[in-house]
Amino acid sequence: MSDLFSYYYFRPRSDTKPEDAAIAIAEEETTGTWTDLKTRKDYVKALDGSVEELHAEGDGYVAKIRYPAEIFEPGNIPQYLSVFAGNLFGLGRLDAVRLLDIDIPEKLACFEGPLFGMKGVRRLIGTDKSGRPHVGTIIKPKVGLTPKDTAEVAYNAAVGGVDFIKDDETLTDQAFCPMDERIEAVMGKIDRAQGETGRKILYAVNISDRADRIVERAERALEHGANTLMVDVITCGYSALQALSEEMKINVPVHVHRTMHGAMTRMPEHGIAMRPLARLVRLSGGDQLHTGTISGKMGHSPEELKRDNEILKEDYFGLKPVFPVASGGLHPGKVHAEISGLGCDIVLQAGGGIHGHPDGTESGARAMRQAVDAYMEGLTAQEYAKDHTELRKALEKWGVR
Ligand code: CAP
Ligand code: MG
Repeated sequence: MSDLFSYYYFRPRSDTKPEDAAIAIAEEETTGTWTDLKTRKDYVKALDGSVEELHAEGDGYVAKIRYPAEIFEPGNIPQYLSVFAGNLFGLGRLDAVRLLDIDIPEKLACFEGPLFGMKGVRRLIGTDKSGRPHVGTIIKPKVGLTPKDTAEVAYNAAVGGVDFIKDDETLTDQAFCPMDERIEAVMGKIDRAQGETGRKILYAVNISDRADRIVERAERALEHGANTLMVDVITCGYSALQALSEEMKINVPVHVHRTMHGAMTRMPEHGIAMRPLARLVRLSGGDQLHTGTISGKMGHSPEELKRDNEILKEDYFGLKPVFPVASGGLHPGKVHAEISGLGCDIVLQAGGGIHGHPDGTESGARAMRQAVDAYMEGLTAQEYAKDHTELRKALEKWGVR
């Protein structure tokens, strides 16, 4: 396969035949426009897109569109997106259109991908043998805490048993919590917690910033001791992620948040499914990626989610698998459902579900780990809670599911 293929669901406008709507996508994203052109040359034909397949599905149709590989500038993801996720979404002849997936040819998959990947992160934490799910938390409240208080929350989560702590997606380098000060305060507490527990704990500092500043911000974060970086990939852009993984030769994992994705991924008839976005994160070097939950607070399709997580792990141009992250409304009572639905190759992340525990963060972290341990021992959370107070109190407050 040498060309790039994209799969779209669409509903044509009432006056447009489905085949004409599919052709409109192929033309708009390659060499055509709304009318014939006097400037067209015969040799341009080599870059014409084409409709390879078209079939009715649900209330609309699914088309497989071929884009000649020569249209793409190898390695330039912004340009890739301008083709298969560009003007087509605005075409008046389509009442709705959703990019479902992309098949990229080897010669356009010219990326180094994740530096650590799921296996590398597991080796850092020491779960490469047990294969248990990782437990993560997000510092909450999501903004407003001082560096000192942020570090206190991180310490309590760390000693309580989390493997991973992250900034929230809206916390960067604000005056109330300067990044450099935050990193030094949090890493000081994590070093102490690692000494006390004998466990490795990752803290992902959110370095999301303008494209022309993010590499310098990453360098600053590493200089201040960060052991993991976080990027909001949709708001910063894939180029920011690519710059970190390919320009900097960083030696720490990159956690990828997907905030704003919901504007594209959520509607079943219009936008961009998470799957192509996830493929691009893997190509761009993300080690961990939020993909959604089975039972959490965000709207989602469990069937799509399971497949999305699979494509992060299956063989893909020899790139390292990416660690899927389930986050959003999770608490210890939901852990069993998440692992049952998504398997053990998952980072189970809870913010409110840890920091809202009746006995506070440390107990909330213990309760999350106990819920995971229960699953790994083949017990229900309720059974395990009989002799684990922290889990019992979490189930009393939030229930199961
Ligand atoms: C979760 C979270 C995450 C969402 C992102 C939040 O907090 O920190 O950003 O999970 O959603 O801000 O809501 P809670 P997704 O655990 O307190 O809900 O992972 O679907 O992109
Ligand atoms: Mg958040």
